[in-house]
Amino acid sequence: MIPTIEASPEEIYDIELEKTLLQANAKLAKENRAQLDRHDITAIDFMGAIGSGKTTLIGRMAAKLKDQFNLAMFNGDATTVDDVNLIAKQGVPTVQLATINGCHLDANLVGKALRKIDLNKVDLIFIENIGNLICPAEFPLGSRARVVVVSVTEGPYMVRKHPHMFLGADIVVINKIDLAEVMGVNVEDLARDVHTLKPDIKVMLTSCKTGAGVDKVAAALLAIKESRADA
Ligand SMILES: Nc1nc2c(ncn2[C@@H]2O[C@H](COP(=O)(O)OP(=O)(O)OP(=O)(O)O)[C@@H](O)[C@H]2O)c(=O)[nH]1
Ligand SMILES: [Mg+2]
Repeated sequence: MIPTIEASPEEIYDIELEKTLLQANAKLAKENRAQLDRHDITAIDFMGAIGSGKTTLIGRMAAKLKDQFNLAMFNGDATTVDDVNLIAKQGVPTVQLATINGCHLDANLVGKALRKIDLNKVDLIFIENIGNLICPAEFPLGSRARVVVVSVTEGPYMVRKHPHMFLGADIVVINKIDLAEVMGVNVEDLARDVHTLKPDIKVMLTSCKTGAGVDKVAAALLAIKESRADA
């Protein structure tokens, strides 16, 4: 039996502050959402571990959807601009959200980014969160849907290890399936782990390298956009 130490709330001295922080974030997220809805903009945020393929997937989505919609992309990255530059190259208006030491985006930063673009000229915003499978789940941003991108290179247990990330998501993309065999990871097992946590969630398998499955992800994002139009 492995000894386990679990912190009790009394031991977490900043618990009160954390609650206030999360409440403040939730309020700002609602404000972002109301502002987006007023402009008929659908925002979708992409979360996932470092290197899971968030930027590559957003790049694929931008290539597929940019002729149909006016896109924008907000990129959360601690300090570098490589990701945002990749998407900007496609002619998509972008905003870099440098969190410096911060391990997640928050609704305040996203609200600031919304003030940097012309909301009358945008239909669909992709938000790339910081690579992290824990903190982003606690901070809604005001998006209509949350996508988690996991990759087979993270190993076979990452879904079970990070349930909160998946419970808060609307779509899970299991990426880098081209590497599944060499990694010895069974993608069906990963998909089953996700469905065990959240039975009605959409799970999609992709290789952003070969393009396998990316059309299905684009169709799912389109359906989210269209469901807004019907609302
Ligand atoms: N083989 C393979 N490589 C991929 C795939 N998707 C992304 N990559 C590569 O994986 C690396 C990381 O991809 P990114 O899109 O930068 O990942 P990210 O999640 O945005 O990473 P961070 O922003 O640093 O958290 C890059 O070298 C991509 O080319 C895939 O489906 N298959
Ligand atoms: Mg990235």
